[in-house]
Amino acid sequence: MYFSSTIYCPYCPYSFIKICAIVNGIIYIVNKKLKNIIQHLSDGEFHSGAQLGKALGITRSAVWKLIRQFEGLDVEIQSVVGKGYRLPRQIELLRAAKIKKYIDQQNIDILKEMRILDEVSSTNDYLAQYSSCGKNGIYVCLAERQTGGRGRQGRKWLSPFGANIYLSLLWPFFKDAGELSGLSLMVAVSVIQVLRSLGIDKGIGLKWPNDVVWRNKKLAGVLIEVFGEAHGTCNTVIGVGLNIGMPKTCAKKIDRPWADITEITDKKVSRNKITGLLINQIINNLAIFQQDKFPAFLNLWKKSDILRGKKITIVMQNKRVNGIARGIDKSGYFLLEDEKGQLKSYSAGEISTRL
Ligand code: BT5
Repeated sequence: MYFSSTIYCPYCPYSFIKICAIVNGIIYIVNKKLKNIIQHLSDGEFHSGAQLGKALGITRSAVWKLIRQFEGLDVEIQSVVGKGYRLPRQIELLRAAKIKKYIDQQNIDILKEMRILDEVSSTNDYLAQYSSCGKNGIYVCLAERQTGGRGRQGRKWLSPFGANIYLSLLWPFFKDAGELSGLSLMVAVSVIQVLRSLGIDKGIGLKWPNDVVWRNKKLAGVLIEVFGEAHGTCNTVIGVGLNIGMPKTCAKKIDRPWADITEITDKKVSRNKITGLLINQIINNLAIFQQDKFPAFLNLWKKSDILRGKKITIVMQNKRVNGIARGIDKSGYFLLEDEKGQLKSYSAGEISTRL
């Protein structure tokens, strides 16, 4: 297994060339000094410009210039004359060794690589490049920040620096893509299992097809992309975004109600721990899914399904259908009893649900 926290060209992953450029619209910036400052401030205490400059081997004015960049990264910073700088919301940077502590050895052994990037357009795009480069095996990509984080159907996923979890996993399936129905639901179930293992349970639920919610506010989302289907095999890139501590500056940047772990619990939840647990749970569940497909997770879904029995509207590209949610079938298709009392099933592709 290969761990890295630097940035390499995703178009030639074998060459390990460090880049600092815009490649096909994807911006890769290596800014080690900025990350070092955040690391120093991550204790939540005040540090003067002189102290930071000394620790980093740069001048006070260079420190000030770096701190000014925080705004663009949505990193909140408090600056008090005579005291220095402080992060009002502590940032726990991702560390491979800390994440690894929560992944079972057998799962570490099957991971070919876990890459931690400071910044990337989208962790899903990064691993999609691996797939198109012909890489075989299981890979994980994590980022402190995504500049072009994606949801389904071209929607955006807000991904400020050091705040949340942006995780993608490349997983090859020896199956046709058609046999993967329910995969995104299984991944959403994995998120719930991890939250429960941390004692975060109350008000948490699943909203078909891919939302983990708290009191009906979106806490996490799943994006599955399938590549290179041929002769009964395909590569999947499984993306998960989970909000841990969204900066206040982002509050109005999301057009739907959202939640983060900080709002839900007073407990301090380690970002590295939750990331490790999530990777571990998803890999364990993928091994089950490979054998038994979605029915193995049907009961877990049912327990957390927040739509079941509720009046809802299904929104498709050109039409809306009202009815009562009747749960899901064993393929993970959504069941809606329409106003005429007829039960119809819907696949996740192009639709979303509104309570
Ligand atoms: C999703 O799409 O829920 C899938 C999100 C997957 C994100 C991960 S992060 C790692 C990997 N790399 C990527 O580029 N993506 C994956 P969807 O159901 O289409 O929901 C998108 C909608 O959620 C947006 O239109 C907003 O309304 C809302 N939204 C955006 N950012 C959000 C956030 N951080 N938290 C909660 N809601 C958000």
